[in-house]
Amino acid sequence: MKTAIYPGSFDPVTLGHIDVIKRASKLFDHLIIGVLNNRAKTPLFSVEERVKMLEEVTKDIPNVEVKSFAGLTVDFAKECNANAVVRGLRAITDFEYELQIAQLNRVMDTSIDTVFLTTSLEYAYLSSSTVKEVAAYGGDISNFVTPYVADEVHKRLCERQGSQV
Ligand code: COD
Repeated sequence: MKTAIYPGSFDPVTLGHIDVIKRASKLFDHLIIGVLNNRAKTPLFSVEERVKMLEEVTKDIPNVEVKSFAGLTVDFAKECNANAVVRGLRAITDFEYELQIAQLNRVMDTSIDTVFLTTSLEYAYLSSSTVKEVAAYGGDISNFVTPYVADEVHKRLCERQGSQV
């Protein structure tokens, strides 16, 4: 059985992420999405909320599972019995960063390879940060995330604005 992990922040999950998940789920028997619980960063959504959103948007893909992890990606891969890490590539800037991480991970564990999926053109501009920025300025994010995730983003931004008044 071929198992891969797809690690990331997913704060929040975008249509670009979902496109990578759907395509990777066809390449592997089992795809485990790993949501990083990074205590050093202050995300818009808690790790539990990000896991819940990912579970919701992937509920129709039977071989996809969602877990959270803290620590090194290679340790998470080992824990999941995975020998591949899936990552998405949008631009040359992604490539430089991703190549460095892939090489570092391979030095730490030679049994793990990174598989890069190039972005689908319609999502090449898309990142979680741009979604949050557009939404914070009142822009329309319906082309970037699912309706369910858009509602969650709007709700969270309203809560934050309310607590700042
Ligand atoms: N099209 C295609 N791919 C996309 C798109 C899009 N529109 N948007 C995002 N992606 C890809 C990204 O390139 C990335 O591969 C993946 O989706 C997840 O993206 P993000 O932004 O949600 O997550 P990142 O890149 O912040 O995740 C970083 C990790 C959590 C993987 C990284 O910090 C990590 O490995 N941390 C664990 C600690 C560790 O092992 N460190 C050693 C290596 S640095």
